[in-house]
Formats: sequence, C-alpha cells, structure tokens
Amino acid sequence: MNIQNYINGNFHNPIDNNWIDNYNPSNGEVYGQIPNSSTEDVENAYIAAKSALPGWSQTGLEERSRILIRVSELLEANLQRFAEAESKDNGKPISLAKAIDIPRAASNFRFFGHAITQFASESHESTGQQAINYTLRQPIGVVGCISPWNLPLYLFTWKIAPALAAGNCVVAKPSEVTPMTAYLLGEICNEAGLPKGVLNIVHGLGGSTGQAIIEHPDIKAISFTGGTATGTHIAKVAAPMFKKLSLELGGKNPNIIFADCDYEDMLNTTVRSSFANQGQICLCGSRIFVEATIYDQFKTDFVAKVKQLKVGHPSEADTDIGALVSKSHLDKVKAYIQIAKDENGTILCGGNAVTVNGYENGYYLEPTVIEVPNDDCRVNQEEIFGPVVTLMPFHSEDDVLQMANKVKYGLSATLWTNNLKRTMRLSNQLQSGIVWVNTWMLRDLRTPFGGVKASGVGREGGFEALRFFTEAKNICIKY
Ligand code: TXE
Repeated sequence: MNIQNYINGNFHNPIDNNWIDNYNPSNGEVYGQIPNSSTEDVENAYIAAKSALPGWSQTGLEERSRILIRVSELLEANLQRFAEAESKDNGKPISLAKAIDIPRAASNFRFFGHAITQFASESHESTGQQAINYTLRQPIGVVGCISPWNLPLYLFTWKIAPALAAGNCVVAKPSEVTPMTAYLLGEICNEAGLPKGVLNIVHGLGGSTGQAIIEHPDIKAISFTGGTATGTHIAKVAAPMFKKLSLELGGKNPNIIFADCDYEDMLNTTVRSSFANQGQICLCGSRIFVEATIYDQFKTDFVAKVKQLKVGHPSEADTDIGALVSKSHLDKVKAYIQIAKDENGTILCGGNAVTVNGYENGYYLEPTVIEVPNDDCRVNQEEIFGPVVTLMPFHSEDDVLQMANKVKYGLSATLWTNNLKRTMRLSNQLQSGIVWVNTWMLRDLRTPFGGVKASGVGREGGFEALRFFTEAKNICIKY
C-alpha cells in the first residue's frame, strides 16, 4: 500500500516522484512505498500551514477543543484498524498497539483538547507603581514536529495535539521507518473537520525531508523525539536561527532494586520495564542494579521469568515480544550483544536471533539479560534500545547512586524500596527528568516529561507542552 503526503487537507504524491520502500518487520518484506519528500514538498506543506494560520489561531478555544476531541473519538472508533497498521509497520505485538499505542494517541488529542480550555496566564500587579503586567500566551505560528519509530502514533500525536491546541499550524514528519498510522491520521483529521492546512504531514528520510523542516527559516519551533546524535544535529541547525527547541532524546535508565521492596510486584514490573515494546522505549529500565543481599535470588527468578516470554509474530495473541523495527536496528542490537561478550559480560539468557515459523526473514531476537562485570562497560553506558538489559549488584545507597548517575543520559529512573527516607534522598539526587518509585511508566499526562543531560532539552506534557508551543508576551500598563 502506498502512502501519500497530507498537505492542505489533500493527499499528494511527492513532487519528484521519489519513493522509499516500507518494510514489514515481522517478515522482512516490502509492503508499500512512502514519499521521500523534497524541499519543495515541505515548502508546499509550509505554505498550506501559513495560509491556515490566521483562521486557526483565531478559532475559539471551544471549537479547537471540540475538533481535537472529535479526532480522539474517531481514533477510538478505528482502534482495530490503527492497531493492525501500527503492528504491521513497527513489529510490535498487536495486543500492545491495541492496549497502549492507539488509546494513548487518542488520549493525547482528548487531553490537550481539554487542557487548552484550562490554560491560563499570569498577571502581576506592580504595587507602588500603579501598573499591572499581564502575560499573553500567543501561538508561535508554523511549527515542526518530528517523531521516531518506537511508539509511532503515540509520540507523533504527543507533539501535534498540544501544538494544534495552542493555535499553531503544523508541518509534521513521522519516522520513515513507521509512517503508516501518521498517514491514516490525515483521513481522521478530515473527518473530524480539522480545517485544511492546519496539520500537514510530509513523509521521507531524516536527512532530506526532516532536514528541510529544521532548516526552514519560517518554521519557528521544532519538537523532536529521536536519537541523541540527531538531536545534537538539529540543535546545531536550529540554534543560529533562534528556533524554539524541545528535544526528547535517548536514555539509559537505571532500575534500582532494594531488598526491602515488594518483591513480586518488582519482579513482574521489571520484566515489563525491561522488555515492553521489544525494549524499544526510551523509558525502559535497561540497567538493573540489585542490592547484593537479594542479588542471587533476583537473578534466578528474573531469568526464569524472562525465559518464559514468547517471541512470536506480532499478530498472535500470546506473543510477548514481537519483531524489532528494522534490519539495521536488529543488527545494531546484535552487535551490542557481541560487545558484551568481548567485554567479559555473561549472557544469562537470550542473545540469539529467533526464527519464527512462516516468517523466517522477520527481525526477531530473544530477550537478553547480561550480567556485567562493572558499570563502565559499553553495554552499560551506551543506549542499545532493544530487548537487552544489564544486571549487576550494589552494596550501598551511595554506590548505586553514583553508578546510576554515571552515564551521559538522564531521562528516567526507577526505584524499588519501601523506605521513605531513602526514597526521598535518592529521588532528589538521581539525575533524571522522571523518577518512578515502586512502579514504571505510570503516566499522568499533566506531568512534565523530558530529560536532563544528553536525554534532551525542555519539557513536554501538560501545561509544559502548551507553554512550549506558545510565545509569552508581557504587557505592562501604567494607570
Ligand atoms: O533515530 P533518528 P534512529 C535512539 C535509539 C536508536 C537511535 C537511532 O538508540 O537506536 O536513537 O535511531 C528524523 N533532520 N532512539 O536513527 O534518526 C527521522 O527521520 C530532521 C531513541 O532511527 O533520531 C525520524 O523521523 N529530522 C528515541 C526521527 O528523526 C531527522 C526513539 C528520529 O530518527 C534528521 C528512536 C535530520 N537531519 C530512537 N535525521 C527516543 N528518544 O525515544 C533524522 N531525522
């Protein structure tokens, strides 16, 4: 099935007639083509967005809200179709797409549809001066949203929904690896009555189509989620043009387990936080540190549970681990398993590609647990972004804090303990944007979301996203 760009409410082939193959990771076959859009396609998307801007930015909040909520309802009504498309494009189990990806995409539209009606700005009375300041939160204009392949529609809408709610018009690009649900979203937006040109979706490679978006002189803000190397490049291009930037990048998150935790809950959640979505979530707890007193018990129990996970075709109901997203990504993850061996890591389970009957060319890999000799080794420092976790013991709170913080990333951390004082101490000192205590990936859309260090700049989520997608203007009136 071929995909087209969605510009000004219509579907278009790329002007240069330049196409890229779209692969199904579950069987390694090409099942369609997507535009590799040129600068001219991006310019057309920009022109459509710019023309729609005066109307959309002046549209009443209740009307904007109504349309976004309608998009959300239509996504829910099309749950099965979208979940199937997401699973086919990405390789994730359809059960996951149905339970998480598509419902969350719908929640993004619903949440920001409501949030914008509650978004207020400040006023400051300057006492003694007989003056009042008030802040206007105005739309930025035309903004760019660029998203990755791991949670395709979920992260695409996480950016688009607040951008639109705040009154901007958008030029958006999903990952070229997983373009399908973004394409289908165009139809839904038309059906929901989103005015033409308010949202434009262009498909193509990062280095060409993405580059045209970030270089565009009149696209005033970029919200990007993806790899840290790409984020660095985008910052270099965008900073001299004074674009507003929100970068949500990689992670190498610690999962810190103390002996006093609720063991069963911790064990089950740790299997999830390690391997959900084939470990391809920037929030996965890929470095597991376990207090020495329960280390051997944890190792035995965890490995036993991981061995029970079923690697299989994404459409099968009992599949826990589907296919990795692409051949090149599978090769990257496999290369890290080799690096672990070279660094004297012990593969406690997994480590091998899996052949699924009938789908021999799919990109399947066993969930892999590596016991590492020290926390400095590459597999413990670099983002692998696959079904691979490292494991090592710790002896004291100070030790584990030091190891947890000794990576270049700082997105999230998970802490398992029932000791309140320790919880407070560590939560304060962990270098990350999010700390989960006795849980993982429990998300409340009102909370700030983002990372520190090489995990990015800026926060999205809740009013933070609405602040990002607006310009604050102070007005001072003396009376
Ligand atoms: O992501 P890219 P890749 C990590 C993970 C993964 C690594 C690389 O470790 O192995 O990043 O993944 C667009 N101008 N994460 O290479 O390239 C691209 O088209 C503008 C973590 O697949 O960063 C896609 O739409 N855009 C992450 C998007 O950037 C450009 C999720 C992300 O792709 C561009 C995914 C350019 N010059 C990978 N170059 C997370 N934080 O969740 C690329 N793009």
